[in-house]
This record gives sequence, structure tokens and C-alpha cells, in this order.
Amino acid sequence: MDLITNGLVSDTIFANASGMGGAIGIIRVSGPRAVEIVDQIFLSVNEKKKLADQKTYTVHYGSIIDRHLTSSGEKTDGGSHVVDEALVLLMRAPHSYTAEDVVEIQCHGGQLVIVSIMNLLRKAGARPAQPGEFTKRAFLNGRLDLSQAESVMDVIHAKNHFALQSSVRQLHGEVKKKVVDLRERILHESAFIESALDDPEHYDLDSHASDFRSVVEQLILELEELLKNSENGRVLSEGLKTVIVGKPNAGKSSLMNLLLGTDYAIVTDVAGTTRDLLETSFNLDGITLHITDTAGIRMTEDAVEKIGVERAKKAIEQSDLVFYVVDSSAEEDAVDEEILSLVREKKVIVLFNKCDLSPEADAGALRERLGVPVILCSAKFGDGLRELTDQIKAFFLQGEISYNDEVFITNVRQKDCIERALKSLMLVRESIERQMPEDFYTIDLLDAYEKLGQIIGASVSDDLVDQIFREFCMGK
Ligand SMILES: Nc1nc2c(ncn2[C@@H]2O[C@H](COP(=O)(O)OP(=O)(O)OP(=O)(O)O)[C@@H](O)[C@H]2O)c(=O)[nH]1
Ligand SMILES: [Mg+2]
Repeated sequence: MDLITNGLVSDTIFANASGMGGAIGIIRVSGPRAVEIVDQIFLSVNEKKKLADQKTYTVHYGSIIDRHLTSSGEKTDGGSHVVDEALVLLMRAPHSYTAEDVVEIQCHGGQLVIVSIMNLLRKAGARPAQPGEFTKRAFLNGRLDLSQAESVMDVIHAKNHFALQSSVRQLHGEVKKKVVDLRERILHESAFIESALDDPEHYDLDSHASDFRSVVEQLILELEELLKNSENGRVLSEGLKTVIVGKPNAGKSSLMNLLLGTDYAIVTDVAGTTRDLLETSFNLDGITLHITDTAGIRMTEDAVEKIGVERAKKAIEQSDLVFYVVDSSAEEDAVDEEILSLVREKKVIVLFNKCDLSPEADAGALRERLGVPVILCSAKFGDGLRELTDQIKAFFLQGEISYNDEVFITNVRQKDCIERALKSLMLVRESIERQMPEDFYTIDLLDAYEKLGQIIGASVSDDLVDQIFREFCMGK
């Protein structure tokens, strides 16, 4: 697919790359006329200096000027009006972000200044960029593969250290490397089969059969590993929607405060203290939890509390994880049954709270009866936090996470491609088991090859490319 010559990259684009409101404004200009266009609006301190004559990776100090206006705003033939002082950075093709000529104008960060400069650029012949268009050009010009381009967005939106680290690894081409390796091995196998079918005298398929089977098994294993890691990656980068539920006074808000390490939620000994949902996010040993404290669930005639209980029920439905807080010093009743039925479909951890009051509490018996993890804790005195953390990890992170050397596919589109490639390879395995003719294998092998190619953009349609880059922010 040759996207570079389809006319998309022939014009010169600009965008505010710094956002409004900072101390410095950065306007990025990219395209074949970038240097010439900025030359029209830039006057170096050394007035004779032209950007067009300057080397790449150089910085120039001067003014942005409107050559058609005087300082009083009137049109002139000769004089010009200074809009702002500026530093101009020159990065020539192909060693720039887009692999085109790029000029970045650093000016003062005021909104009016930035808008005025962008207007001048438009008059000089550049056009405003679409969101993500710079990165799209980097992709179209072959400087980034699609997985790297997507990781640019992930770097910007990373919510925690893990997510950032894994996106930066992807930006450096880790995913690409893995995918290219898998594809080469697939191609090698199908090339061998094709050759053997064409030239049976020189290539012996029969003696290759067991090798071929083990290669396919190995490829399947590696794809499964990538999928497993992607689930870990999702949990680690996006976080878990967690809801704390239980009867009134069980200690839900106390647990919330213990987890956050602050006096966030109101805690009193009045049953029915929390009425509305109380939401926040925090980091527990590297895992982001988006946590919601809820109103205690009970039969109530109080109109406000009733709404609170309904909201709590809805929060359960939308959650990935439920902390069910039980007062271990109180008797069980029908409401416990109701709560258990509400959380039946969910991943639940029971926190058998107030263990300081009932030291005889038996978590084992409860665990056996409910069939879910039960942790003895005291939200008031801070006991049980370690066990809770370990339990969450055991629930969501399959296996050990090695932050340094594993490839994490966190992007949904990429994950979908892996799933499809895996399906195709499973079909190959099935064909081997059923001793189908060899040409059956190659169709599915090449299918897997193509699906993996979509991850790095080796085989994607223009529409998909447009859709992917539309999600980017301005100036990227
Ligand atoms: N002894 C003891 N008291 C606790 C513990 N956890 C909470 N409490 C007390 O139990 C009472 C209720 O605690 P909250 O955290 O407000 O309970 P809640 O589940 O949020 O209650 P509602 O918002 O009314 O549904 C307060 O007086 C807390 O100090 C605990 O582990 N041990
Ligand atoms: Mg509460």
C-alpha cells in the first residue's frame, strides 16, 4: 500500500502544539513549504538572515511580523508590525517528527499571540492541521509504524507510571519488533510449504511435519502470552472500577479512608451516614483503583436514602471489583442475602470488618460458605490492608508481571488483531491434526500473517488510518 503518494502529505500544516494558557506557546509547522512559509512571517535579529539558508537543528531568535500591517493596524506597502518575539527551531526532512521539514515557533503563551501567528501562517499558505495529523504523517512517511503512532496517544494519556513505561517501550518499537518477528516465522513456514508443493523433489514436506507442528504450537503459545499480558496491561494502565458495598455502619467509609490514607469520607456511628456515591482514584501498590463508596444497603422508607441504595446497586453493576464490607461483630440477616445476590456475577472480596471487636471471627468458615475470598480486617485500626492488596493482584494479574522485558499490548485494536491471528493459527493446528492437505495450512497461515500486519500498519485501509488518527489531540 503506498499511502505516501496519495496527495495527503503535499500541503503544509500548522497547529498550536502547546495548548493555551502556558508561559510559552509552541506552534508547529510541517510540510514541504514549512521553511519558506515561516520565512514570510519571521524577521531574524540579524535582519538579512533567511531560514531557508540555515542548517537543520538550529535555533533562531527574532520577531514574528505581519508584513502587511503597521503597528496601528493599517495596511501598508513597506512597513511591518511586530506580533511577538520568538525563537524558531528548524528541523529538516527526514530527521523530524513528521519526517518532513518542520519549523517550531516558540512565542509567548498568550492566546491572542498564538491565534495571531496562526492567522499569519494561514495567510502565508499553510493550513490548520487535523487532530493527530502530524503523527499520521510520521506514520505515512514511514518514520513510525502504526503501533508506535498509537503509543504516542497512550504516552500523553498515561495515568500511572506503569502505563507510561509500557507506552514508551511501545513508542520505541517493542511491539513492532515482536510482531515483525512473529510474521517472519509465519512467512517462513508458509514459504516452505508453498515451495514444497511446487517442487516436491527438493522440499520434503513429510519430514518437515513434526517441525511444522511445533512451530505452530510455539506461535500459538506466544500469541496467548501476548493476550494474557494485554489483560494485565489493561488492568495496570486503566485501573479497576471498584465499589465498596455493605449494610449501614459496616465500616465502608472507614475502609475508603484507610485505603486513601486520608479523612475523605464522613464516618459516624449513625447508620445511614453515606447517602450519595463518593468517587475517587488512587494507586494501590501500582494498581489504579477508581473507587466508589456507597450508601449502606437496607430496607428504608427514607426517600433520600432509597435513592442512595438504588445508586449503590447501579454502581455494583458497572464495577470490575466489589469490596463487600461485613460487620463481623453483628448478626447476619436477610439483607446480607440480598447483597450477596446483587454481587453474585462480580469479582468480590469480602472484608470481614471490625475484627478488633470480634477476635473470634472465622474467615475460613465464611470463605467456604460464600465461595469468595474473605479477609479479616479492621478499617478503624488499619489491619488487613496487605492481604487485600495481595488478593486484588491474585484476582487480576495472571502470573508474575515483569515490568522490564515483556511486551504489553494495551491497545484494544491491536489486541483484536492478535485474537484474530491466534484464531487463524488455531485453524492451522486443527488442519494438521485432521491431516488436511498442506495448501489448507497456507491460507490460514497467511491470514494470521495479515492480521498481525494490521498491528503495525503493514496492511490497513485508509479509512482505518483516518479513524485511528482522528482520536489524537491537536498539534500531535
Ligand atoms: N471497632 C471498630 N469500629 C469500626 C471499624 N470500622 C468502622 N468502625 C466504626 O463503625 C462506625 C461506622 O463506620 P462507617 O465507616 O461510617 O460505616 P459505613 O459502612 O460507611 O456506614 P454508612 O455510611 O452509614 O452506610 C463508625 O463509628 C466507625 O468508627 C472497625 O474496624 N473497628
Ligand atoms: Mg459510609
